Amino acid sequence: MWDKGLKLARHLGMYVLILFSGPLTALEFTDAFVRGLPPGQKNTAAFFTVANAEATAWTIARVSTDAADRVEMHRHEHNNGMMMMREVDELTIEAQSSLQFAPGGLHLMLIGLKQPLREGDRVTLQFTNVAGESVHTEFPVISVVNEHRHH
Ligand SMILES: [Cu+2]
Repeated sequence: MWDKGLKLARHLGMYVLILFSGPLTALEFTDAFVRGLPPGQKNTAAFFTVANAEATAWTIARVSTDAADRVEMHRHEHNNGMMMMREVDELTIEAQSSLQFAPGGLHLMLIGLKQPLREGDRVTLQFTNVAGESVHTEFPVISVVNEHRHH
């Protein structure tokens, strides 16, 4: 009973949020961009900081975009002095904390770009968690030559 009441309160709270602050997003993305590369490149990377303001953890199970065939979550690792990229299946953003995807660390790989991305383009990404809930967000494309200005 308690549980039901809590659930109801939570749902009502969500409706109130939707009414007063537009679409509800559990995650907040900052410093987000997709790396714009010269035409001919089929893959590129995306970087951002994602904050989870919720009281529960948010585990990213899948990322997708219309701009590419698929999106993978990668982590750079040093292995005997070599830089390796490894795919990560799931990534958990703990409650009330954030996770940074930055060059040399975690990043998204957009694989099989449908068309070249130019500075100023916007790429819509969909993040889905292990519970099947999705969040949509838009990242601007920043050409790799301008990237350093945004750090
Ligand atoms: Cu990668």
